[in-house]
Amino acid sequence: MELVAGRLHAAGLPALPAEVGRPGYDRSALRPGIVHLGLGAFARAHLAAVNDAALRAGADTGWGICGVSLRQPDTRDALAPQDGLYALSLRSADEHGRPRQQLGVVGCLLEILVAPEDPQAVLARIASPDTRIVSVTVTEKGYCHDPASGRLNLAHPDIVHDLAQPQAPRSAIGFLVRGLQRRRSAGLGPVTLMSLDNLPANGRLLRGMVLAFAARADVGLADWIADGCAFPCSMVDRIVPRTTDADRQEIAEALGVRDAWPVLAEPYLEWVIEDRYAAGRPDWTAGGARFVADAAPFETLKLRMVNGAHSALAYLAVMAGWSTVDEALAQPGVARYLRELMRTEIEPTLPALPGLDLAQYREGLLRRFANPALRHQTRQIAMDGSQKLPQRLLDTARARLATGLPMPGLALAVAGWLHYLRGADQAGRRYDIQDPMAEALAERHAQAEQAARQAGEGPSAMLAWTGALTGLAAVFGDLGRDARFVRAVAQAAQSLRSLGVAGALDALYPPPR
Ligand code: CS2
Repeated sequence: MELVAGRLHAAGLPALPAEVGRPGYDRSALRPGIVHLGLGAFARAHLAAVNDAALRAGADTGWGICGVSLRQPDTRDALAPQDGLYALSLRSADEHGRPRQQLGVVGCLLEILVAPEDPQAVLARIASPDTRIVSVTVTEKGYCHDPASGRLNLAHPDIVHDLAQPQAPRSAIGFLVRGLQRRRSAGLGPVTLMSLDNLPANGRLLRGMVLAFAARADVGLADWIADGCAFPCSMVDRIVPRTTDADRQEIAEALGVRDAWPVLAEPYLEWVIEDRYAAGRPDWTAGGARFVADAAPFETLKLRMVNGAHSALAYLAVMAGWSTVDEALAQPGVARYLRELMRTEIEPTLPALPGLDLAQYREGLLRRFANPALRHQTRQIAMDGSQKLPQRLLDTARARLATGLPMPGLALAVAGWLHYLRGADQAGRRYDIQDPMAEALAERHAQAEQAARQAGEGPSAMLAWTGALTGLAAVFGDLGRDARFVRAVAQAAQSLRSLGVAGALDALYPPPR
């Protein structure tokens, strides 16, 4: 039942309850200096929120945002009637575990374009004299690269399409290159292309994809981009669960008006970004960003610890039927596993970061995961494993193997993914595998089952099964040929099969007696 009448909109801002944060700057004076591709919840809870803080602190009016949805019109349809305004709900729990939220309305989203409806408008925006930064959150698969080698996948249907159709690209890479091509022919200057995705050296990766595409489209353009555009790397960290109808209802009650498209997140936020910009930037330090010369050590820390632990947990949790991260963390075996995985296997592979207390970082992370107000779905994290595992778990496994160190916890995480690919949890409930490589994975899985049957019973069957799956080079690269890796994963897979998730966790790290 609809309890709240009215809709969030610009003229209604002064009437919001006093405790709700609001833009406080003159929205009508803003111009869009930033074009953001991939206007999902993450960008709205991170980049836009930080940018809003910078504007509140007095950043110049040229730094509004034009958001671009590359697929669906839903965000535009929800936000256009709200003048682009939406609420950000930062959720935590008080000392009694009761959820609480801090609400603020973000005002810097000025315009939303839906790329498939009007690709020309997106290209024109990138090629506008106002535009100085084009930022990107399109998730791992949006880079159209081969996750193991990091190269542009020239056989990717969107890349094939975009090379053939300069006027109406589909992929982020196509839009970037064709937009820059227009800037160049219009005599406009280069801009900064800023990746905010969870990938190592995300700026360098983006640069590699853009240049590889440009070299095929227009060689002079590739040089122009390489010489003039900047591609800073960054580490971004904030947990952003998917918004549900119940969240929308709660937020409407707190706002006194309905917001069709709010976002929720944890209060924690980290954004470490290299200070290399081609045409200026706002002072995002006002919203908590940190500018550095080299983001690499921060990225490695975050990808291996936060995302590594997240992915390690997600597959095991889905299989065990624990639907949210906090529910999984409440299992003593899970907390013990993640703590030991980080302490004994991941942390020794991390580059030095002066001043960082790793034990504190680890405990803080476990507290973030245990936040009961987020209700972060383990299935959300489990998506797109083929694109996530290489940088989250496999690079760490490689680092351990290079120095001859054991990795039973990482092996269990990888085995968790392989088991998850069966598409049914321990209770036999079926789920879809959401992954751009779903078909190839299903095929491999069937081959692995057959290899296991042929190998007979017990350890040799699991070894054959694991060998077939880790032979998938697009994900595992050379690791599938490392007998130590395959053996460790096979052992973990055997343990999962015979003991179940909770049993395998306890077998690896027995509960204290
Ligand atoms: C998560 C991340 O969905 C996932 O794969 O691991 O989105 C994670 O919540 C963020 O990277 C935290 O910064």
